[in-house]
Amino acid sequence: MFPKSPTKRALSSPTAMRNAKKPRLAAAAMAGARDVLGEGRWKAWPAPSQNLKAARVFMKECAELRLPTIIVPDKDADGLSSGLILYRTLRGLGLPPELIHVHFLAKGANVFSTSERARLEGLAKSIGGDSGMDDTPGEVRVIFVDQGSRGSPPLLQPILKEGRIIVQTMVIDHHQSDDFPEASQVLTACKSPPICTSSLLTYLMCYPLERTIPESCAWLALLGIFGDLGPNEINFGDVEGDWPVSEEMLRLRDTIKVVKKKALSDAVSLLNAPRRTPAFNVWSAWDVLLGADGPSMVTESSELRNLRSRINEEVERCSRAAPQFSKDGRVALLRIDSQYQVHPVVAIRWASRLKGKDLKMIMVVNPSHHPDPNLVSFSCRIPANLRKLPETAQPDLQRLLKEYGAKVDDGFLARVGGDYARGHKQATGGIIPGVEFELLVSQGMDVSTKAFSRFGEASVDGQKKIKDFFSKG
Ligand SMILES: [Mn+2]
Repeated sequence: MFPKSPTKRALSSPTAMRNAKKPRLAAAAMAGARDVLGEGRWKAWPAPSQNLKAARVFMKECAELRLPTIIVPDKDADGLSSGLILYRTLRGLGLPPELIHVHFLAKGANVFSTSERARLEGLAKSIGGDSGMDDTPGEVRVIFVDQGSRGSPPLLQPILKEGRIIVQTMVIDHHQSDDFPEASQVLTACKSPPICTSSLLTYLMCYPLERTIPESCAWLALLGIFGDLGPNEINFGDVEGDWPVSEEMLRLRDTIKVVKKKALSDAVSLLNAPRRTPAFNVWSAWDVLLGADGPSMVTESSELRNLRSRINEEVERCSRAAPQFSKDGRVALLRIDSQYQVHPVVAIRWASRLKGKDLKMIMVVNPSHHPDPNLVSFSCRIPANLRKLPETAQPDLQRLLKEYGAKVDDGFLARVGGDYARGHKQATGGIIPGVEFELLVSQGMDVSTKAFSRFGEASVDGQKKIKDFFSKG
């Protein structure tokens, strides 16, 4: 029996090239062997094993000690599904629903912002209750999931009482970072390639904790995977691929067969709708998800469907912006103006259309999204055709942004602060003062004010020149 011819992805990945002789394939075929997560090649996957263990202890303690627990999930499909896996696991472990609190961040805020710390502190105090003798609040647990990572002071003050920590926090994440908040327990996938989503990390962490989780939360793990990586990034069960072929991953493969890719993709775009609207009512997505036992129950929600069609109109409108190019040809900049959070979607759209010899980054800036009128939001993506390259050969946009920032002047990177170039190497962005953004555009990237100046060198959809593209409307 000959091994199948390797897929494009397998060929292009460094791991697959290392395994060119496919000893794994032969071994798997002979023994029906499966990868075991936490062992062998997958020793530190989806995250370092000591951190996975510690996270499981954290979860069990919440339930066994009946501690009020706050889940703070990010607002997108990956964050929401991760949050619900945590919720279901805590419930399964016996923590009553009145002790589980879900908290969403305010529009434009992140977990590191002062306003959010204050809101969370208030919530922790109100649910922690009375510890007994003095005004020290009772013990509380907080789990931050999919919120992004950076070095910071404690996300919540770990109040000490008689040698006991009253507020214990855990960060579950997959965003790239070398630094983490002080005093938090951390479970991150960001140093365990291939980097999985928060939903998959959370699922694999919770998998052995309670017997119903593997079955009941598989579709939730898939929602986050489809949301962050798209429907085709993981070839479940492919022994030649980059991802493990383990019991857990095969269960996910089987779940896709039952619930169907289309329903999962549809549910993802519906769950992502509320947070893109000016009203920013993330609760409406959470409530639908909480009541669902599969993606089709999400796709039936007329509330979410209405929000999504409004957003689609907005994406259409904003996608008509014309790109400007940096002098070095590496950046295509699009300016849009919308209260909706559509800049990432417009960036993805243009990333699938634009190609250029030197083009590395599609950047979409939107000054009207953030509640603070002095701040602009922007999203950056690599051109879709470069995604075929091995990951190490793909442009590192976080580095590129820092390089342009350093060209503005010595103080730029310090002035724009921690909300600049966060996220992932191939999908990043930021929220910075508009004044600084314009310096970045003019002095850092040297973007020509003539929108069409480099049209001859970039093409849309690989064939048509941009001029033709626009003339067709
Ligand atoms: Mn995520």
